[in-house]
Amino acid sequence: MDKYEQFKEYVKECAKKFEEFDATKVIRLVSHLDADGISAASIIIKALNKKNRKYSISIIPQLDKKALEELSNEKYEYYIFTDLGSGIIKDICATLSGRRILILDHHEIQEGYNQCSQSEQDLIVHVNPHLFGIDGSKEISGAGVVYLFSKEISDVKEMAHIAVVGAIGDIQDDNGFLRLNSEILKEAVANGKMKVNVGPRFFGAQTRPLHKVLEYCSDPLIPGVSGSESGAIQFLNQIKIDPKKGAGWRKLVHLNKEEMQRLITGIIMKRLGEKRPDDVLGHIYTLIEEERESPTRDAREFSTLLNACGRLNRASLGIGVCLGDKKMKKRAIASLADYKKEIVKALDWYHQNKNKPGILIGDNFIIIHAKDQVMSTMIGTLASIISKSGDLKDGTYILSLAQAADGTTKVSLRLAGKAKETEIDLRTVIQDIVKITGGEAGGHMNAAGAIIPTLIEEEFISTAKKVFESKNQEILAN
Ligand SMILES: [Mn+2]
Repeated sequence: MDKYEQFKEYVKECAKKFEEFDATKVIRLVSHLDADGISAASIIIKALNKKNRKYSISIIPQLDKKALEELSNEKYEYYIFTDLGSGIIKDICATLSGRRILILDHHEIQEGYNQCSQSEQDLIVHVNPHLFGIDGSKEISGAGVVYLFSKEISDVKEMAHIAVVGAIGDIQDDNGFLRLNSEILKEAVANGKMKVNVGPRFFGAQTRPLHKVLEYCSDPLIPGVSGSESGAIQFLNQIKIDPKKGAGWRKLVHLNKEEMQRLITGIIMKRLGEKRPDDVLGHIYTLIEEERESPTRDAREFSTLLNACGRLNRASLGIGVCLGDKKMKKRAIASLADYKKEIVKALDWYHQNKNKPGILIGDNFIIIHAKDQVMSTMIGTLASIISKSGDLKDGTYILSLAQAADGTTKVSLRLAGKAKETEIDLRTVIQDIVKITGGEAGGHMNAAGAIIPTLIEEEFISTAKKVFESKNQEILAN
């Protein structure tokens, strides 16, 4: 048996342990706020509904000690954590001692868990691919873990495509999936929910005008077109693709075969000066039961829709979308406009404050200290957009901070350019800072974050500066 088979056997055993949970009791369900977390929550909800189990759900940006403290004050005996929990399992063990807990997660596991007593550990059912040497950041998402588990307690095959959406939300598609994700994808395809084909890997094929898709596309970069609306329209005219149809704009999904071929060739020609000019194609995941040209038709756009719901604190709409609730879907799609407004607001604030005290610029870093001027749930999105904008030198650390209403500050860390191509693990970088200042770090190699008390913002920023500067020294020394 290889590690994947072992992992699946282990999931089966864990499902058996879950069946021992008292079915008359209400389960406290906690999941993560992003697209993967919302997908994960939807799948477990589907399974619990089928089993007639009662639950009370919260979707939260990060599980930290404070959130655990609050959960421990609630009078539940049973807890399920999805797409979070492993990174703080030692504290879960200590804070929720005496309760029965199921953790379905793919994040790295907090060290020191084995310091908890055996009887405490026995109360926790912990499902995580890292336990089997499977890399949860690349090989399977939180939604994928929940899907594998849920299949063992109920029939949730009809949710396989949602697990794929979760994986895409966590950027696990890299010209295709690795083993576990691709097995789940196969099930989604076999169920008639999804189809995969190869095409230009642009965002917005179903919903945006083609020239806008090209203008906004920074990866793959199209010289003369990316970032320029007139450049995009000119380019389409050059390759004899009419950007308009009647009074309206055409979308990528409207192109016929010949036009698509001309578009791809045209882009490759424009990219001849780039490292890999032909790196234009990717896997396109289409949810074939969804209406054409809807934001739920393309898996990437679907995951953005879920993310938008989460960031706007309307996660329940996202769950509704995953479960196929038509009314909720309408409301979720309507929310996309609000989400865009928040992004524009955040970007405006960034551009207006570039030369002001709110934004600190160093040799290899930029620190965006937004205080309460940007929604705390949007600060990571802002950092991600800036990291891909091409505005900053590749390898620049982008640290952004915004205050939540509860006396904490949400921190995000990204790297300008293609973080994947560097060896830098942002999660350890932010951990290094938090170790000195206090606060709690989490996230992945390419996108990390922390929650700190707002009171220590200044100290956090000066420490971060020192850490970034020391990284710069290391590079200069080599
Ligand atoms: Mn996840």
